[in-house]
Formats: sequence, C-alpha cells, structure tokens
Amino acid sequence: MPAPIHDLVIRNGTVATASDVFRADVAVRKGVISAIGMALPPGREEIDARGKLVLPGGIDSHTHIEQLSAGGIMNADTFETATAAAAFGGTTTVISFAAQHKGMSLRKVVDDYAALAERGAMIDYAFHMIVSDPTEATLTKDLPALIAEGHSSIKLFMTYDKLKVEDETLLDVLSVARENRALVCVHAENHGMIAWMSRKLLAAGQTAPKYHAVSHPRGSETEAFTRLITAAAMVDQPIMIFHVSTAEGAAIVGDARRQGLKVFAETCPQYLFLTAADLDRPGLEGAKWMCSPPPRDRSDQEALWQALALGDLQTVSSDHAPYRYDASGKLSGGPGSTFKQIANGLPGLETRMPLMFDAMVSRRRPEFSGRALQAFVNITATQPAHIYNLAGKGSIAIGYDADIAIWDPKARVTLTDELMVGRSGYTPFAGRTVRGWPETVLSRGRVVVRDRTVSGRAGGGRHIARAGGWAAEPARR
Ligand code: DUC
Ligand code: ZN
Ligand code: ZN
Repeated sequence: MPAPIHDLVIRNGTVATASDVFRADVAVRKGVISAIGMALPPGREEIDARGKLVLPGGIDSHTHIEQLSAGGIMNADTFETATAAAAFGGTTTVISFAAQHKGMSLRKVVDDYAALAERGAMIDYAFHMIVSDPTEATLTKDLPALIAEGHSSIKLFMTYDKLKVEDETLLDVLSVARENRALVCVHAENHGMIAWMSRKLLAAGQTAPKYHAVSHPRGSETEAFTRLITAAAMVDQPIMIFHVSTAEGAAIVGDARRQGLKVFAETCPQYLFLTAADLDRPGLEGAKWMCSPPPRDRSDQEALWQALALGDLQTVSSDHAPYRYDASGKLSGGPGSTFKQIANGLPGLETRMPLMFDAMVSRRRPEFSGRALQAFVNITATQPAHIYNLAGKGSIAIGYDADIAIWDPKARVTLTDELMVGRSGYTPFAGRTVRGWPETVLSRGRVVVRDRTVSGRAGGGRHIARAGGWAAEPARR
C-alpha cells in the first residue's frame, strides 16, 4: 500500500466559495489545498464533514491587538489570546495595527509589533501602519521602505486629539501612498463637531455613556467622508473607509464608487446588530457598548445591509478593540468617569463570523436571497483577501492555504460572557442565540480549533507580506 499523498482529507462536506456551493472532498498537503474532488484517496488524517459546511477561514481585516491607545490604555488581548479568540470564531487571518504615537519611529513601531505577533499569533496576520506623526523621516524614508517590505496599508485618523491628521497632512500621506502603492484606510469623523458636542454635553452634566452616541453626530461621519473622498480623488489615491455607521455615510460611498472613484468601505457587526439604545444602561454599564463611531439606529442597520448586498460596502470587520470592564480598561478613569474618559472599543473577533452567518445564512437576510452562503464567504473572507492582497487566502481552491473552517449549520449557540475566549471578560452580543458554528478550524492545514476547543500554538501564525495589489493601484482617471 503506497503512503497517502495527502496529509489530510476533509470528506463528504459541502464546500462554499464566493461563487459556488458544491459537494466535494478537500485534501491538504504541506499546509495548502492539494485536491478538491469526489472520492479522493485516503489521507494520513481524515475529518468527516458529512452534514457540515467547508468554508474558507474568515479574514478580519480591522483588529486592534496588544495595542496601546492614545490615552495610554492597553488592549485586553495579547496576540495569543486575540488569535485564539479569532480561531474559535472561525477566523484564520487577522490584520491588526502597528500604531505609531507622536515621537515614535514608525520603523521601530513596526518591528516591535512584529516581534509580539511572531511570538504570540496562532493564525496568520498582517499589519496596517497607523501614522500619527508624519515627520519628514516617516514620509520619505520609513513609509516607502516599510511598504516595499510588504506592509502595504496605512491607517489615518481624522479625529482623536493625539492621532488626527489635518487636511494638508492627509494629502501628504495620500500622495506618499500613491507613489509607493499602498492602500490608505481612514477613521473618518469630523473632529471639531465631536469636540464641540462633547464640550456642550459635559457642560450640561450629561456625562453618562449614552451621551457618547450623542456626541458623535451623524453629520460628523458624512462631512469627513466627503472631505476624505475629495482629497483622495484630488491625488488619485485609493482609500478604504473604516467602520461606516450611518445610512448617509453608506450612500456617500456608493455615490463615489458610481463616479468611478476607487473608494472601498467596510462596516462592523456593532453597526449591523446594535443601536445607540444599547449604551443606555444604569451607571457606567453602557461603557461596554461604547465604540467610535457609535452604533446608530435600526434604519441605519437596514441601509448598511443593503449597501453590503449592493457591494457599496465590501467587507465586515470586527474592529476588535477589547477593554475589560474594570480599572485596567473601561473604568480606568474611576467610578465617576465621564463618557470622554472611557476607552472606545468593543471585543468582536470571536463573534463576527457566527453573527454574520446567523443573519445571512440561517435567518436568511432577504438582500442575499438565493446566494446567502456565497455572499457570506465573499464579505467575510474573499473580498478582504482581494482588497488587502492576501495571496492564497480567502477561498477554497487548489494551491490556496488550507485555512478552513468546518461549520455545523445546525448548531445553536447562545453567546455569553463565559463562552468568550478573548480576555475582555464580556461580549456586547451576550444573550443572542446564533445558529451555525465553526466546530473545527484549520490554519495552513494545522487544526487550531477541534470540536470548539482551541488547540492552536502561540507562534504558529505567520506574517503575510503584501504588496499593494489591485486595490492600491491608482484609478488613473
Ligand atoms: N474606535 C476606534 O477608532 N478605534 C478602536 C475602537 C473604536 O471604537
Ligand atoms: Zn476607527
Ligand atoms: Zn479600529
């Protein structure tokens, strides 16, 4: 009997890609998908996937891991715990941030985050470089060199006192990105409107977490989107607008795309499943639902689903930014904290995929009727792989990395704080029951979750060096 040619065969499952759903066996050899077919020869190991879905592992393209906030507060997760949480929820690649603060060398920042991830990550990863101190050295030396080394996306903030860039600097970074072929991702909110609203609310004694939502007027999103898109068009530089939260914001993105501008955009589960009312809780409890931009209302949720179905929004990321509900995180300002003193961000790495699967596939959101599974794969894995140029990721295809999640579409799981693997100690989605769960997850052919138990090894993930690719290529209009 000759030795098996495949290391692993996943047998009898239903495979889905962004375009097709079909019954097939999937074989893995040396970490990549080596065959897809009927009745494949035995592998050294076999997984029976009868009644299960064999899907590409999710790609979460916006996650804050082991990151120090501008306010000096450390995220609750390390690369080890964040990537364990990701894998538990069916995600096999994360893009997190190398976050420059004022006075820091971008080169050193990237090296430091790379060392943390190399030690801790259980799954593959890449970085967006946050630029908050665009000095001459950053713009002319570090950025071009780091982009050429495979860090081909930059993140800018238009708000937050210590992070924001003004219009002139925004244009500087956009044009450096254009020259060097990097995608520029932006947190786009109007800083002045938020600062003014916050000052008025605090002066009126309206300090509770629910006022955080009031302090980010809808117009702060639309104004910043319009200004950003205008600046990007002026220098012909592709952009990715992060965490779209309003119907008007999604419409502005859609209009820009229909003018032929290279504008990409994402939303997040917090804008599809939560509303501003979630922040309205006794005492400081609403802090657990505080993120920026804030969740809006039901009509925004509907508009965002429609924008996803139309392709105006292409991806759903978690914007995982976990802080514990204690003095190390959300309550670091003490029990009398105003909404301005509370760290912004929600944990979401492990719930993103199950929430999206439940809404799109199990509960059959009408926008995706007839193609729900393909649309789910597209939004959570394939499109992020294309936009961020993650070669060999985001699909089930021969030669692709064997990043695979085997889902039980019938499993019913109630999301609870206790179920969470991440370190924030809670989930903002607690109490929801989802149908469909990724029972077994492979990262480049290694089982990192078996029967809902994380079995990955810290340091088992690899950095994925990325050139800018198609999305970062100027439109040349
Ligand atoms: N807002 C951000 O801008 N970043 C992290 C999390 C958040 O809520
Ligand atoms: Zn942001
Ligand atoms: Zn973010």
